[in-house]
Amino acid sequence: MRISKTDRGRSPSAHKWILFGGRSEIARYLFLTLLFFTSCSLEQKREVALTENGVDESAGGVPCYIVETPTATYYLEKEGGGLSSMLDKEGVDWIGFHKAPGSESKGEYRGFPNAIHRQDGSYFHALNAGTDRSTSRVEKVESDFVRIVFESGNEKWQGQWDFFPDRCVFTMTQVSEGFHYWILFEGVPGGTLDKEDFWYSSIDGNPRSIDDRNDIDLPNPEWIAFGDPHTPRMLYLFHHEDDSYPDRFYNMRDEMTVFGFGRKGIDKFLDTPQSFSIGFVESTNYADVQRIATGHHLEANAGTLD
Ligand SMILES: [Ca+2]
Ligand SMILES: [Ca+2]
Ligand SMILES: [Ca+2]
Repeated sequence: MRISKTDRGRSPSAHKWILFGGRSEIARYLFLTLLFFTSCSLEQKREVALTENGVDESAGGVPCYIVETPTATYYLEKEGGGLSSMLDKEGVDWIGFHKAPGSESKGEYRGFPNAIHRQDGSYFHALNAGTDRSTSRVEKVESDFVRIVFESGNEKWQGQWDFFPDRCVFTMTQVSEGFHYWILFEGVPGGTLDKEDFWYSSIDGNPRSIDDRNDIDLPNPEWIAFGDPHTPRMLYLFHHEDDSYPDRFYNMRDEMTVFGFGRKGIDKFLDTPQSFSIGFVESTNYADVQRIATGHHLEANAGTLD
């Protein structure tokens, strides 16, 4: 920092610099060195941390990638290629997958994105008895970003997982020609599905009961969020592209949510590469939830998620 004579006369802070520099160049050097290393350590603080060889004990001891972020901990099951658990800041799991055959909506059906179902195979679901296997590779590890890519065993489908500090973005990067997929969230708001649970969506600002169904196409930008009055946050899902296909929701047996972008009954409608965010928002206020979803929408349009 250079200080002119004029400045010296005017500013008390300038006097401080003169004093500091004049008395001890060593002290100044040490101060700047400390500043440099402090800023470096802040930059290197990992906001997205990957454990490559993790195990999800709650899912029945399945192999997984564990991705820890300030807002969520994701367990990405390695053999099937879907989330088996998604923990909030308090360690509550909003998915609750378990591999036990016959557990159905209490365990083996749950997950995200559960995308390919009896099309060209069944893929991208935490491995249950009906899931075909995939392979995976870690493509990028940075302090605030992790990318993992899954390829279906038949090499016809590819899904890309991008983990950011505030969300996870799943992109279906390759679609088997002539086949369709959907993107599901089959989970439990606040750890269990209860009658008090509710959802918001891009339809309007009204909270809807967990017993309310939806069969219509969500308005642009397509998003939905699930909440529980006993927790201060919601889990949201956001479709980065709009379409006119139905987006189905229903409460399955009071045991789990069944929400699907591009789903009606068991029909699937999506057949091009598209992206979907899943994350927690630390609010149950409609405007806050909408703002987060819409913010992601704008970012996606700006290309910052590429
Ligand atoms: Ca609940
Ligand atoms: Ca729509
Ligand atoms: Ca739609």
